[in-house]
Amino acid sequence: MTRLIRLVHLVCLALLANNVVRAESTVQSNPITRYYEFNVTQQSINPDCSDHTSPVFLINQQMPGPAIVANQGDTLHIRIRNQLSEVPTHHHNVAIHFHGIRQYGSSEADGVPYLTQLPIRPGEEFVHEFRIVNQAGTFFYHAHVGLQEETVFGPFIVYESQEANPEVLINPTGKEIVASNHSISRFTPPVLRGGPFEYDDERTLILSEWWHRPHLEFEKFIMGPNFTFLPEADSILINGHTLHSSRRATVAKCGGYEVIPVQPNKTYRIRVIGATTFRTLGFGIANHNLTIIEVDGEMIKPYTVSQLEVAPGQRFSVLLHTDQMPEDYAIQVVRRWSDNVERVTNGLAVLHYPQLLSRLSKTIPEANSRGILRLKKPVMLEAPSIRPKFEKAAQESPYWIWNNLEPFYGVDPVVRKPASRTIKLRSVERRLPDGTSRFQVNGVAYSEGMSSNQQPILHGILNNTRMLPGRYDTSKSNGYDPNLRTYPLKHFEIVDIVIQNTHMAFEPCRSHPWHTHGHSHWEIANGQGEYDEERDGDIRNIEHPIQKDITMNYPNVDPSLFMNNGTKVTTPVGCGWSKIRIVADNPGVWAVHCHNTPHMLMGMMVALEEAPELIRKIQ
Ligand SMILES: *[C@@H]1O[C@H](CO)[C@@H](O)[C@H](O)[C@H]1NC(C)=O
Ligand SMILES: *[C@@H]1O[C@H](CO)[C@@H](O)[C@H](O)[C@H]1NC(C)=O
Ligand SMILES: *[C@@H]1O[C@H](CO)[C@@H](O)[C@H](O)[C@H]1NC(C)=O
Ligand SMILES: *[C@@H]1O[C@H](CO)[C@@H](O)[C@H](O)[C@H]1NC(C)=O
Ligand SMILES: *[C@@H]1O[C@H](CO)[C@@H](O)[C@H](O)[C@H]1NC(C)=O
Ligand SMILES: *[C@@H]1O[C@H](CO)[C@@H](O)[C@H](O)[C@H]1NC(C)=O
Ligand SMILES: *[C@@H]1O[C@H](CO)[C@@H](O)[C@H](O)[C@H]1NC(C)=O
Ligand SMILES: [Cu+2]
Repeated sequence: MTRLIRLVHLVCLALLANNVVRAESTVQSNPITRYYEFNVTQQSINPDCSDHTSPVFLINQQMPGPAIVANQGDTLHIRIRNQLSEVPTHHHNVAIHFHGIRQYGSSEADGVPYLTQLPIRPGEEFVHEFRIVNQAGTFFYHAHVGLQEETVFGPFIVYESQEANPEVLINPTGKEIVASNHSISRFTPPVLRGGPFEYDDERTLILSEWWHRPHLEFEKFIMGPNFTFLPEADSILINGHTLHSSRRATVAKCGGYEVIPVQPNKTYRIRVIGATTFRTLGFGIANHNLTIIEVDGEMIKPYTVSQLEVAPGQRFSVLLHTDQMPEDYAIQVVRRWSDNVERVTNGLAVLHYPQLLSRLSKTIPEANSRGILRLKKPVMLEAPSIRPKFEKAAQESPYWIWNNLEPFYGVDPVVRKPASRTIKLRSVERRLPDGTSRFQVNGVAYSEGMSSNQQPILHGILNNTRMLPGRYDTSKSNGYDPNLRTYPLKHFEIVDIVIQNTHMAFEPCRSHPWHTHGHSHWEIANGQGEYDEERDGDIRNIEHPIQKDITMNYPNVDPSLFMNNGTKVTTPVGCGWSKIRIVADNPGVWAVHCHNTPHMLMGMMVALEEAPELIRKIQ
């Protein structure tokens, strides 16, 4: 939930006083349809109060974009309007993906250009309609074209029931609401319940990166012949802002650091969303431990840490107890898996206990141009001096605490079954003859539209113009169909995918957060060096696999592979692998890719073509 909505309902509470009847919070809400309207426009922003302003794409002129909020079982109706100007290049086309939403039976709403839809051209619109089936938790949405997601993203929160939903909507019609209709009254129930957990309230923190270099120019650099390495972001933003340099925080209209107001002696569910394009971050809040209770939409047995590792695309819910002295505490991020790069970042926000809030400003509601009530907030230009402590780079180790986490409701028995087959996706970074760099997966660097002659694969399936899989023997090509240029799956197959990381000997091995569309997956094994089916096929070294939609492929170098028989190896060697399992229970066309977006653009992506004959039958 965004700060804005939070403040709006604080205001409503204040204005409506105590004489309003609370909605029946113990009753499961009836599923409803929620309508959203996202207008994509170009605007210049300066979110880190630097001397640099860049033209970027925004949703409804906001960054982060408006929060999508729904209950499990609801239907979403999201209209995306591309209101950018027409340009001769494709660079003003847009498409929005709802990250972590499984889209059961609604592959066409997944938002991946040329797999599930055409990109939306300037002046056009596209409506995503889908039901949220059997999942709840913390999600987000982001652009799935180029590097647009740098600024086109926002939270997507799904409550498992009305008891977890802090915004009890009093809806006169009882059927349909416009979710952004602020004339609907909102209340905060006294206690919220998410799964087995109780908490007083919740807050959302969405982490992103900000480059002073314009995103189109940056994209050309990444894809072009002069690419060397990915430059650090100039700032890490928390809920869309920070200060580039605290010594120069004198920019007019500087929004300052994000302020997260809390009450003392309470328990908060803090939702942390890794909407970064590129970097994996350490996340901490000074003097406060964080108890993990949710990962990527799955409830976890409570596990307490002092910091999180947040890879691009990952989400966590943590419980935080406000048991410290009333003060300002820094919420901070640092780089992880950074090779030799400086680890500290300027990504800061403020956990703000109330004494200071009342000292700094009178909280007077004011209406903005659209009539939405806002609280005047204190603008904080100085970061709190109480900072979290972070691990040193040398203490970082592959797999972080992943093997200690356990699903709250038990491990799904499907992880103990034999797999129908194993697909190995081996990624290799190559410098091509034209000077460009590409990541090839099993020899193929994915590029938009390559599988379907610039037509969405799903359209070809739906209108019977695409060949069905099965004509080619894919057993020798790790499941890849060179004719369809996808990885076809049969309905209800249990498919293990080995994500194989490689590097050239003596060059760095990088981390890659892999994401599965249309499915959550279980990571069931991982290991060092190169995966060998015969030797490693039976390894199951993760005791309690949890269901998530991002798995970090960690660098895990096998030094013995550097030298082969005394000669220096000049071909890419394996430097760590992860085996993830999906059940092919969702016919559709699904992207599987590295969520480090520059890597994805450089080719680190494949398409699963799952039971297409069933999609066709439905029509
Ligand atoms: C989006 O643009 C349309 C057409 O200009 C306008 O009617 C509508 O109010 C806009 N919606 C938002 C949320 O800005
Ligand atoms: C907003 O809600 C009010 C009251 O519930 C209703 O009368 C009005 O029609 C709604 N507006 C829209 C645009 O749906
Ligand atoms: C690459 O760099 C060279 C040398 O600086 C320059 O001449 C060329 O225009 C650059 N190419 C692109 C595509 O930017
Ligand atoms: C928080 O609770 C503790 C123990 O119940 C109490 O001593 C303390 O005064 C409370 N602090 C605040 C700020 O209410
Ligand atoms: C955080 O947890 C550690 C380990 O359980 C404990 O030693 C420490 O006191 C806790 N810190 C706070 C601020 O609660
Ligand atoms: C089927 O869909 C493809 C892809 O959108 C399109 O090019 C083609 O014209 C369509 N064919 C028919 C017969 O509708
Ligand atoms: C070294 O290479 C030779 C020829 O390829 C091979 O016969 C021999 O077994 C290798 N020795 C080791 C220790 O791998
Ligand atoms: Cu990657």
